[in-house]
Amino acid sequence: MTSPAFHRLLLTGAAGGLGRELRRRLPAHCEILRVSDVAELGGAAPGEEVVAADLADADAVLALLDGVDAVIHMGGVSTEQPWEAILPANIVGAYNLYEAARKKRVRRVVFASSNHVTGFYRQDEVIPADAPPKPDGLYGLSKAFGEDLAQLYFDRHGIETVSLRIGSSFAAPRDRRMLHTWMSFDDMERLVLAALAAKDVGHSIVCGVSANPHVWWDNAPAAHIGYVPQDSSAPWAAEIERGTPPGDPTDPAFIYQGGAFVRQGPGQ
Ligand code: 15L
Repeated sequence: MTSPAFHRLLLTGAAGGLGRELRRRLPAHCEILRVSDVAELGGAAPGEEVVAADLADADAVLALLDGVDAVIHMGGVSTEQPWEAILPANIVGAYNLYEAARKKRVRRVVFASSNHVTGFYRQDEVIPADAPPKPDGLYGLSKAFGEDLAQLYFDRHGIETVSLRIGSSFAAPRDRRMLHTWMSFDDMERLVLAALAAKDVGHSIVCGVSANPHVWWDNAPAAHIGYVPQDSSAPWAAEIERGTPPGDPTDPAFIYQGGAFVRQGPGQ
């Protein structure tokens, strides 16, 4: 058996949807997996350290990064929420994480960004994976902030980050939009491992999406870091198209890539 690639990996947001998947998949790739969340995580499995932490608590986050080789940052708010929820978790929390990485000399972060950074591009266009932000709400805006933070901490401190603009990572695509944006859990694992292992990434922005028949993002930068998706939404297409009528073409949720997120948040 080959030895795991990392001594200690930190997974934040380990109680969330993707965090729970990664919690059971990452132990194969490290000697110790430190899992963290503000929500209940249960007991530690063999090879695990469970550390509760609120991302808005700078001291707690500093302690969290002690002795860590790399961070997979899935923590924070993952949907459109009021500013009062986004600010501590996604803005202050991301800042605390990078400050802790700097102080603890952690050299690599895999940052769960989101397609909602670019949610106001149209569904009838294909954009580069690292297209300039057009956030579709406060959540997308906070992820754009996280990406900028990653760039700053690379330029100034040499901390490397791969920002993953994740599409829709669920067990299966749930609607017509997700036929374009879906990423399987197996592909999500492949992408995270590629982002951890790739050399000289600086700050790279890639999309988290499977090899779906028609994707809205040109994901060449993901291939560059060694991500080769193996799954596709195609097997679900007929059933989803039969079960859901095409959307109203004048509804912003069907015009823009962010879908229903474009009509959530302030002023709605
Ligand atoms: C996201 O960023 C969310 O975290 C996730 O819950 C999905 O809604 C996804 O985007 C999506 O766009 O489908």
